[in-house]
Amino acid sequence: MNSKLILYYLSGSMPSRACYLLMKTLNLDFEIKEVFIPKKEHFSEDFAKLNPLKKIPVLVDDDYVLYESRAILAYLINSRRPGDSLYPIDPKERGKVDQRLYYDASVFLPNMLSVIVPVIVHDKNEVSQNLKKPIEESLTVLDNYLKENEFIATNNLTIADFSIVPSVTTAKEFGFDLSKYPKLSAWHDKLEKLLPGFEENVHGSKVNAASMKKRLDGAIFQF
Ligand SMILES: N[C@@H](CCC(=O)N[C@@H](CS)C(=O)NCC(=O)O)C(=O)O
Repeated sequence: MNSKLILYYLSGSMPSRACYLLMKTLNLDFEIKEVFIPKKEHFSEDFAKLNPLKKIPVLVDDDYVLYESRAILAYLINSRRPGDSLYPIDPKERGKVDQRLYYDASVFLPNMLSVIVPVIVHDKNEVSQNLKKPIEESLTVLDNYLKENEFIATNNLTIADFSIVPSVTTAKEFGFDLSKYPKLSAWHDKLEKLLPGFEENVHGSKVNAASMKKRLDGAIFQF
């Protein structure tokens, strides 16, 4: 029998919400342990024992501990729903899913975090407007992926959609106009209807945007 999972999480965190959305979709029994980053709770010694990189999310499955959100997404499918189309086993399909996951891990999420982390973690009170363009470029890349397929990686929903959607919702709350990326905007609306727990994704994005604006004393970007 599978034990109850624990997710170390904060609603404002995009990769945390990716894991949350998949766990809701899989209808898993899990407990949330909030790690409140604005109060630097992730820098505690206890948390460093779970993730020496001092970042969320972290998944605990009995005595097994895993960090890095995309590794968690893949582990959840491999352990709970092996062979599910959410992480296809066909090498070519899986290759596309992995490519999107790596794009997110190495480009899109870092583009978003480069705006958020200096303010929320390192208490800076300004955001360079130069950080806007890389995010717009990422939104264009994602819009182009959706010209090829119905979902981010293939014509089916996969863990790549889960990985990427929280940052798109956050970009929207940060003031990026999704109507400039029509395929991406339609996909976002579709996932909003499709995914259980999406309201938490929207809520977390709004909380994140509100705390950013409070610290910056106004808008995050000028458009
Ligand atoms: N590649 C990691 C990124 C994790 C990450 O950077 N999480 C942020 C919250 S969104 C964090 O914990 N930041 C704390 C810090 O940078 O001090 C993943 O996808 O899990």
